[in-house]
Amino acid sequence: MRIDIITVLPELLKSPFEASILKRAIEKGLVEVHLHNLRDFSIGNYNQVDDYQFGGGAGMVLMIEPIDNCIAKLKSERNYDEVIYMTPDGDTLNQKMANELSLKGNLIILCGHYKGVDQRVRDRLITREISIGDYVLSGGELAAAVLSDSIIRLIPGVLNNETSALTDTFQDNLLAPPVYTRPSEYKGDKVPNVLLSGNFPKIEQWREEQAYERTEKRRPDLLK
Ligand code: 6GU
Repeated sequence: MRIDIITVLPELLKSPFEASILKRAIEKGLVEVHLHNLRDFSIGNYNQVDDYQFGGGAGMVLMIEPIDNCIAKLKSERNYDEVIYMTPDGDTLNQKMANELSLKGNLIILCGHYKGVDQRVRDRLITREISIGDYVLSGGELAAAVLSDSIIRLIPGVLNNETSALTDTFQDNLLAPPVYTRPSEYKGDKVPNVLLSGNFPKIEQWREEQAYERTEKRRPDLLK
């Protein structure tokens, strides 16, 4: 998989890909992540990428021409499965979307900023609009990092233990059950006996019950 991220703040998107699982996925060659500074596609003598909005109102809008030029250059080099725009008014990201996108080959992710992008970008160039939840961030960069992480960890070979994504919260629309590690007793609080029993069918049954109970209590909406 290859992910090309277009942003006015590439520095904000460096570190997420330089540590832990995402770093290892890149080192293993399972995914390539390329950051593109929209400023490199600016127009005029002032490195302009944004402008005042027609009709008046506070806040700058990212112009269509630099974005169109950047996307056209990328598309001249390879085919893309999706051109995603990160925006709080997009479809809310969930595990099903992450699963779907992890099966794609090449993705472009455009980060919105300020008041967003010229509507004609969205009409002409974008295939999918994604939000990461009902709250407002200063820009799409952190949302793009969240989306990328949710996708990349699902690519086969990225996680050490291939089964571990299968037991994640939200897989099968259930929250994950509680987990424990040593010591088996801490200040009087004991780990549930069943986990120390070595009876693996029984442990599996306990985990399923706990996952269901936790989901019923915390996220009953997932069970509908
Ligand atoms: Cl994708 N962008 C911004 N600016 N804020 C958000 C978001 C995206 N998703 C949730 N809040």
